[in-house]
Amino acid sequence: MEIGIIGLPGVGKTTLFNIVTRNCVKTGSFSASAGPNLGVATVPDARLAWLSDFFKPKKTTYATINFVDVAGLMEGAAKKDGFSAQVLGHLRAVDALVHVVRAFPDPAVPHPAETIDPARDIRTVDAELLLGDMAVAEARVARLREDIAKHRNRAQAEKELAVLERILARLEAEQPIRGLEFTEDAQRMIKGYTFLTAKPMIYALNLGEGQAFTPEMLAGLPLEERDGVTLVNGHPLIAFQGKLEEEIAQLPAEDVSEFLEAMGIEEPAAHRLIRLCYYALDVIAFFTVGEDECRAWTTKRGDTAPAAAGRIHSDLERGFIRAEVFRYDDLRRLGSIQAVKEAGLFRVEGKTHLVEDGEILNIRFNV
Ligand SMILES: Nc1nc2c(ncn2[C@@H]2O[C@H](COP(=O)(O)OP(=O)(O)O)[C@@H](O)[C@H]2O)c(=O)[nH]1
Ligand SMILES: [Mg+2]
Repeated sequence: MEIGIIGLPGVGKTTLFNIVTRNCVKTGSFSASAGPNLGVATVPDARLAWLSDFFKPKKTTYATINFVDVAGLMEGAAKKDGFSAQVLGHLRAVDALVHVVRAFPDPAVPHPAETIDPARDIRTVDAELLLGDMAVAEARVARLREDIAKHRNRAQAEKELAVLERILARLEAEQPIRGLEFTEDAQRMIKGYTFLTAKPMIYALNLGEGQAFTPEMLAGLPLEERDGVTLVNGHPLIAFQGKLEEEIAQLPAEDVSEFLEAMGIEEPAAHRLIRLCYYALDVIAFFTVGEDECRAWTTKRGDTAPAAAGRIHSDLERGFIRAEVFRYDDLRRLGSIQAVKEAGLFRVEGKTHLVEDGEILNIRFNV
């Protein structure tokens, strides 16, 4: 799972990258020219900590998410000569975008548009993403029309053209692709284009120290609450104090809670952001446990047991026989695997089992 951090220059992308990956990459104007930063974030999970305490394995392995901090998007980037090939190449591969938006006032950090206006910046960058996708779709439509005219692979080209024309109409209406429903066939056809507006996105609003989020900061944009998450334009929003959180991320673990309390911060931004990534990507965590290793894994919500097993190793998917399944909650509540079994909550499941968040799986396989 990989997340791309995007936004205008100087908004705090590299700062956020440092926060989630606990890196110390240099920020400021330096960070714009230096190539993309690649880092790994550990997914905090109190359940795995408990399991590790319970099973006392030799090794405890948390799930991870990769983050890519690419260079800033400039207004007009898509129009001029498209996003730079390097930026596009990195963004192509990501599963979701975190779009950093500046709310912090600081005369020492120049803003390309000179004033601080998060709603305007959201519109600017979202428009660049739309234009970038439009350029890709238009080029492809032109190619397909040519193919059809020259009777090259005509049947297939006509099918793909219908899909791309739908996409183009959507983009011309200034709507992102991600709201469209596609057949599986159509999904396969467009997968290779890796449209940016087809990816899930999170807005990360970078506040100044002591600055609180107010809806007025995003005046004019549709705001709503769902599942305890604030959505802007339908995308989850996280507001964080970048500079402060960057300091927190560098603290030794034992000092963090005291510092958070002193600053009136309930939970570090890194944790909140990673939770939002799970929400936006619609993925869940499951666990494997044992004497050697307790480990958290990530899989798509709705994945079958063999698909989830495939996240561990392709052999486990290919040779899947059955899964022994019980729930973290039940183990914690009942205190032992034996008690879970006695309560009838230890199940043997087949290939059609849909894995749920918090399940502990033991995969039986044969290759
Ligand atoms: N005052 C203040 N400065 C910040 C904050 N976040 C980032 N900065 C500063 O803004 C500048 C640009 O940040 P950086 O993360 O490099 O932005 P990027 O260009 O989007 O990667 C740096 O000098 C940061 O220290 C913040 O929350 N408050
Ligand atoms: Mg940067």
